[in-house]
Amino acid sequence: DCCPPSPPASPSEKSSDLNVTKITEHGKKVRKNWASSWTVLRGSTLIFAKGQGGGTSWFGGGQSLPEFTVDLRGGSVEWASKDKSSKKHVLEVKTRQGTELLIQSDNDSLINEWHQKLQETISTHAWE
Ligand code: I3S
Repeated sequence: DCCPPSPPASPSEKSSDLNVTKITEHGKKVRKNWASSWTVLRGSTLIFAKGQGGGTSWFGGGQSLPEFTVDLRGGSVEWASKDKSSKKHVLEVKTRQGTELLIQSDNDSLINEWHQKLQETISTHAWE
C-alpha cells in the first residue's frame, strides 16, 4: 500500500472487436462489406486491423493491407439511422476526408462505450 496505481499509458486508448463496413470513400458511395475487425483507438486515430479469417476481401474491394486507419479530427460520430443498416447498435463515423464507416456490435454496453469514447476524442482533438 505504498503506491497509487499508475495511470494508463494513453488515456484515449481503447480496443475491441467490432463489425465494420465502409459506406463512403472520398465522398463516393461504396458497397457495404461487413467484416469483423480488431479496432483500436490511439489518440485521434482509429485503426482497424484485419480480423481472424483474413482473406483479400477485408474492408472492401480486394484491399490486402493489414490495417485501415482514419483520422477522427474534424469528423463526427452519431447513431446510424434505421435506413443505414438493419443491424442493432450501429454507429456512423464520418471523417474530414470523406470516408463514412458503420461500426456495430451486438454488445450494447460495448458500443455505448465506443460512442462515448469517439465523441470524447472528436471533441478534444481539434482540427487545425
Ligand atoms: O444497405 P444494404 O444494401 O441493405 O446492406 C446490406 C448488403 O450490404 C448486404 O450485402 P449484399 O447486398 O452484398 O448481399 C449485407 O449482407 C447486409 O448485411 C447489408 O445490410 P445491413 O442492414 O446488415 O447493414
